[in-house]
Amino acid sequence: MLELQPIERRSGLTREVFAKEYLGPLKPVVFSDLTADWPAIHKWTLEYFKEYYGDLMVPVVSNNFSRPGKGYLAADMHITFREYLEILESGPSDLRIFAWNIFWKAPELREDFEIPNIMDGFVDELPFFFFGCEGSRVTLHYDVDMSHVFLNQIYGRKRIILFSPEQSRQLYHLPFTVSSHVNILNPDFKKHPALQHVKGQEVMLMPGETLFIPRGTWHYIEYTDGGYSMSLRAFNSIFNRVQGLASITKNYAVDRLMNRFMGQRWYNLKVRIARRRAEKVSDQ
Ligand SMILES: O=C(O)CCC(=O)C(=O)O
Repeated sequence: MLELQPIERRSGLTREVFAKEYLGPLKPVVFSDLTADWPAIHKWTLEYFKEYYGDLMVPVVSNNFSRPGKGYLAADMHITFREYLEILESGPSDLRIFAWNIFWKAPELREDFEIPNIMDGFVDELPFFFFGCEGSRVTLHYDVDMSHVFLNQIYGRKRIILFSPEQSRQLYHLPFTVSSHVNILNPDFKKHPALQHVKGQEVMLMPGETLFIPRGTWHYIEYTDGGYSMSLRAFNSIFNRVQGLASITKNYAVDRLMNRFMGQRWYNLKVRIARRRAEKVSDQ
């Protein structure tokens, strides 16, 4: 097993304390009270979504997130929101909705939550929904736009495991992607010896809680229950935005192009490079 420490839970944090203790040092934290005044927490039930938004089409992904050549965020199929929610309610499945912006279609839902005042730089246009059925998993990755993410859990529980960006090599980061395909819950130390040096943090995120995921932080997620969250994203400087653009160009555009030209050979090359880099760090 990997070494995992619990993520701190805090309430009543001021902007100053958050900036000093978490945003500055890029340290994750769980807020217990950031969504306390949001009508969404009580209003946005699965029944409510089915009744008012059930006919919207949603992009659904499955566990082949890691299939070589598959674009980051790419959907496997489109079904109605009602159909998806019925699958979610019927029990375990690997089907998820990943980074869906319902607010373009249903702007009135914006009235049901507030952009937190805990830091500046929130991007108002980018609240995303993440739904998952019980047992579904999100492969280890970090967010390509390098934003600071506030993941607000609204329904159900999720187990989330985080690793700092400095450990990318030991995590067998696949170059030109924001992903790693190692199994962190049941690590194979023979195949991936560098994982022995990795230290992570974990939390079971409960409804009403918000996890702050600093930019570049690796995250792996398992849906303990069928449920969903809404993320809000923030950039705290021009440098942070430029970092995001550079990352999208490198990890999305270049990778897409190479996948098209080289297919499986490109993936195999990335795996070899990831191994070599991890071994180098382990040898030091
Ligand atoms: O909660 C999820 O399903 C995924 C969240 C995530 O990966 C993200 O916010 O980048």
